[in-house]
Amino acid sequence: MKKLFGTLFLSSALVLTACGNETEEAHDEHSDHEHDEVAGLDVELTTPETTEAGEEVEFVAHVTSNDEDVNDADKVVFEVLKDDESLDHIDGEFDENGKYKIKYTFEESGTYEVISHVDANGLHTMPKNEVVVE
Ligand SMILES: [Cu+2]
Repeated sequence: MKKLFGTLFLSSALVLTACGNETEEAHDEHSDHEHDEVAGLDVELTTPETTEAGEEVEFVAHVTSNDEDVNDADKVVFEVLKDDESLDHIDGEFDENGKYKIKYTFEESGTYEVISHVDANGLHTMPKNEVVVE
């Protein structure tokens, strides 16, 4: 058993050495390729937790991919729901630094859900927040 462990350890050391021997150019190309392959999509949705009926509020979706702002998302749509019934679909307006916004006014009190549907990089992400309207 001890012998087997020693052999495995030696093998990984050899692999590491082989990787270090790659030419720098080839290595860079490889990294760029991998970066493209794993482009992710993250959306941070910011809405007020509470507001009042008739008051204008702002919804902001901050769209990022691998920690970089996405300023050319294919689609950002804010959906407002109440009791699982969809009330509104509104296109987000690009502001800056990966942020898409709309202004919205809730007409009646109640508990609502706001979803930001975002399409970018061939991916779809849709975080959801709750807004209580007094
Ligand atoms: Cu969606």
